[in-house]
Amino acid sequence: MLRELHVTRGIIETYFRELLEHTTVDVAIVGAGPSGLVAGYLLAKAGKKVAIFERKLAPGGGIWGGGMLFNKVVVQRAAEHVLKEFEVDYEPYGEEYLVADAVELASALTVKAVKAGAKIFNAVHVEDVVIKDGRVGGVVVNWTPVDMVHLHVDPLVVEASFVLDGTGHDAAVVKLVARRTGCCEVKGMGAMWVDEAEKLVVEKSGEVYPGLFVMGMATAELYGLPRMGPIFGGMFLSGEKVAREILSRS
Ligand code: 48F
Repeated sequence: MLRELHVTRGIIETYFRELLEHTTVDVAIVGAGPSGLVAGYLLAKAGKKVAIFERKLAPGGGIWGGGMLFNKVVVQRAAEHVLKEFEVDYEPYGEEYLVADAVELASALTVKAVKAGAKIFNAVHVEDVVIKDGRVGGVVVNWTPVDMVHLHVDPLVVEASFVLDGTGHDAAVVKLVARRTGCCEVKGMGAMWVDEAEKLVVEKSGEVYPGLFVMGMATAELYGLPRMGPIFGGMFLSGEKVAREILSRS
């Protein structure tokens, strides 16, 4: 016979066991957009203990709506290997572009990241970071609803050897660290220029302060790079670059 008590206990015991296991991690990723999910997948696949904190209920960030709610995303050929790795179907569009279904892409990135071992904590908002001896050493987390309704509730802390800012236009973690340390000036992204934007976002993604890496649109926001609109190769390659850099150090 099914019992309400067992349903409740099943959720609580499993959730809190996993939460406890992830109170100290190798890599804490803030934001489950395309850059965060690609980085999380690669790091977890390589054996790192990874927690991804996403303030919304659904991972996927800006993927779902494609361009102007037309749920297709464009990826340049240079990032074709990522679509293949995540087993996402696509069709060529002209010589240089591939077009994929936004819903399939967001779902595939999420499933593969989770199956590789990255733990996604959704509806969790990163509101601050730990900084000790000139190095970022973790994230300060709270429930998104607590933040939304401005409840006066103290957060908890997750220790991490590396923190990755994949919060897109918010550049939330970089802004916090910039305010605290004066490490960097957040310039705000520039006007649209897809070719330059896609190149620079990958080039500039990397460590901005000891222990803190920036990737995806957060990189554009930090360095005042041009925006690129609904083309996603740069997001994938930026997450891939940051994952590689971390793996090369640890
Ligand atoms: O914006 P987002 O998709 O990040 P991205 O990986 O990709 C950008 C593209 O989607 C698109 C684009 C295409 O080239 O320009 O915009 O750079 O995802 C960022 C995720 O971070 C979450 C947010 O809800 C979103 O899902 N996020 C933002 N701030 C926080 C956060 C925070 N403080 N704590 C936790 N999650």
